Amino acid sequence: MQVRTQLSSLNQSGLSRHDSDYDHLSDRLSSRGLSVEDVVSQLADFQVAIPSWALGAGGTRFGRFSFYGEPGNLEQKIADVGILHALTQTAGAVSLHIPWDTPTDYAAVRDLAREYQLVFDAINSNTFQDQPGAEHTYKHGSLSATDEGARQQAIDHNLEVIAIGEKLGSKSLTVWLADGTTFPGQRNFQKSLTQTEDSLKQIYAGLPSDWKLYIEYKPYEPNFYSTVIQDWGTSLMLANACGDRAYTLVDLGHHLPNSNIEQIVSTLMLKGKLGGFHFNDSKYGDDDLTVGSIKPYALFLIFSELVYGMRNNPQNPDLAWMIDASHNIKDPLEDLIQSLEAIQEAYAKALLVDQTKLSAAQEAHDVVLCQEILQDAYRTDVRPLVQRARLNRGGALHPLRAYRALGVRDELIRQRGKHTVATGL
Ligand code: AOS
Ligand code: ZN
Ligand code: ZN
Ligand code: ZN
Repeated sequence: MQVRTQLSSLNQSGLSRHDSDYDHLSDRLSSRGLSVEDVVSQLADFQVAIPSWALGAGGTRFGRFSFYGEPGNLEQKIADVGILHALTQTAGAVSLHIPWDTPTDYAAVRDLAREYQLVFDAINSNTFQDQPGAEHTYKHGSLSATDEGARQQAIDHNLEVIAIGEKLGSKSLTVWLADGTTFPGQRNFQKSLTQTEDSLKQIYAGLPSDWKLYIEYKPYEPNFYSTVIQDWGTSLMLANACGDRAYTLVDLGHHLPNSNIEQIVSTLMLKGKLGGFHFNDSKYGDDDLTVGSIKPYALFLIFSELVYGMRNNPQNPDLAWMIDASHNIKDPLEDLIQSLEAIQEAYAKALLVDQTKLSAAQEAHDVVLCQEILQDAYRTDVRPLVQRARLNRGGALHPLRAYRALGVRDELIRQRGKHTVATGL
């Protein structure tokens, strides 16, 4: 679908309203000494990877309802991300999952991505499902398995994923393990952790010198008693054991209720060990809901720490940003547009925090002022800034409205049919 070319006429009707909103906000922010152009250009540069598995309707363990017109292969997934990027100008990368997305024709896949101005971000391995024809089962673990054959198979799979990623231009591997136990006493914690560390070191040894390894943690699910890499501390410990190019990956949904994620982010950046980020939102657990739909203030606080870290922690590398979401009742593309908007808004608000004033208020123990400074930024309606960043790159003034006005889903259903099932979770 040629979305981009149709945007300028669609944008037209809202432009004068946008200009006056932008000028008004820009006046107010400039009078505080803020460079609005800088904020807008930082927003325009901020790109988030879309995971290939978020483009179809997911499901729960009780069922799955198709949203129709879902992508049935890698090429169609890339095309979907292309549509998202054309509208939002924020989704300039795609994150693949092997074996769900193993390409057959690499050159064609690379060309297609280039055509949509997309790059391949972190590539994901899968040792949480048995693949058809696999010699060993992951039923009792993968990188932590006591069964040497299963463990070796999982290590080899990760090495193969790296080789696939290399052919596409990826520069990082994300490892998320389902390994753990469902009942007390089921396995020895120390042995599981030791095996996992050993396996990760073997994978790390096969990592090209310009690649990074991201180790994702999660407290529970699919195992409900213990997970081998349960928290950021365990992930950090493993990353340190592997080496300089191994990092912790934070997924917002992978924390026990009320965890202080902003503090975790801050600590990891101080240590130069925050590598990647999975955005989503949750009420109870790993709900994978639309970013910003449940706890927008927490998201803003997390972004404030990220911005602080990006400015003050040169020891931490650039982060790999990704949305990790699942859609049970919404059109996946609409949901992703909402998530991208929420990410940009939270980032914009965090960029407005007056760090100098905040630091002075902290020194003076002026607790009330500290809160005022944060909330002043949070309460600002930053949407004109986000819109301007998008317009400057040729995106849609209102991506969701444009998506609907262009009838994107109907067109996809026309092309792909109604009864489609996307590979993935
Ligand atoms: C699983 O809960 C993790 O969030 C993973 O990052 C991801 O969802 C999975 O690798 C997709 O299969
Ligand atoms: Zn994740
Ligand atoms: Zn998850
Ligand atoms: Zn999740």
